[in-house]
Amino acid sequence: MLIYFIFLLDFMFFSKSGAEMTSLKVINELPSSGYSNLQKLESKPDEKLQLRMKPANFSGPDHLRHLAGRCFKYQDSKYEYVFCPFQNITQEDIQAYYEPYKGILGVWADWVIEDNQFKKMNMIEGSLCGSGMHRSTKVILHCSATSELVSVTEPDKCRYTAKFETPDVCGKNAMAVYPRLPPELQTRWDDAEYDRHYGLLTKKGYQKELEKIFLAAGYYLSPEDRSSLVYKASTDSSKNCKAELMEAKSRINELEEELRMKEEMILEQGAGKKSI
Ligand code: MAN
Repeated sequence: MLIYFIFLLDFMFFSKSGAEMTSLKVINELPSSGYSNLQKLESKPDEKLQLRMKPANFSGPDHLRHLAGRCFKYQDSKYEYVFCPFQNITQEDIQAYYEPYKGILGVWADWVIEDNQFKKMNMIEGSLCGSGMHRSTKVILHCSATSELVSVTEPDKCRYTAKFETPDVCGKNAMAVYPRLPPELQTRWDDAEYDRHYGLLTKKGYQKELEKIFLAAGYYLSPEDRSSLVYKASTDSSKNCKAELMEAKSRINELEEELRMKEEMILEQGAGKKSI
């Protein structure tokens, strides 16, 4: 943020009984003109962030629900990151002095499942990066005594990897997928396993069937669901714009009414003086 400091140093020296005292006066003021957008720069940074996608519904192991609604911060030398599980992850430049970057690194979408385990959280459709590409983040979950965001890296431009530690993922079954599936999907998985074992299904075919099972369970987001969440966010924001416009119009009406009344009062007072 752009802040202008005018430091006025007012040194006063006293040499009473050998002691030297210095009083330092600091005036912290904004220039009075020429910076009409200072108001904007001083407004809450979050107002700049507009979600491009509505977060998907909660999915995954039920005991992780308590993480929804909580947020975790991590700072490196350049950025502060805020990870809100099942919501979004943001990045704010805390180093740059002039117009620091603040953006969304991803919105909660779905899981990365590997070896029958919920391994990573997929955060997608973040702020725009270059032309047409949106930032996205994979949050890897690790077992630890406390819940903490411990690192965020950017292996490829605008593709981030975050590491989140939590006791919720400790233990062999804490993040296992199979036991959490409804019985009909477990049977489908059993059948796929059988077919693969007896060569009735290729490895690729088996992977495809698992993908379908995870989609049916709601652990993977379908392309249609993804588009509809993006669409919902855009219609929400246009609703916000309309509401703001209506509010502004009604404020204009109020101010016009006030102006009219004041004009009338002035005219009446003028007329009164003349008649005296
Ligand atoms: C910002 C940050 C960086 C990113 C660049 C891309 O500075 O989001 O992480 O690499 O934009 O231009």
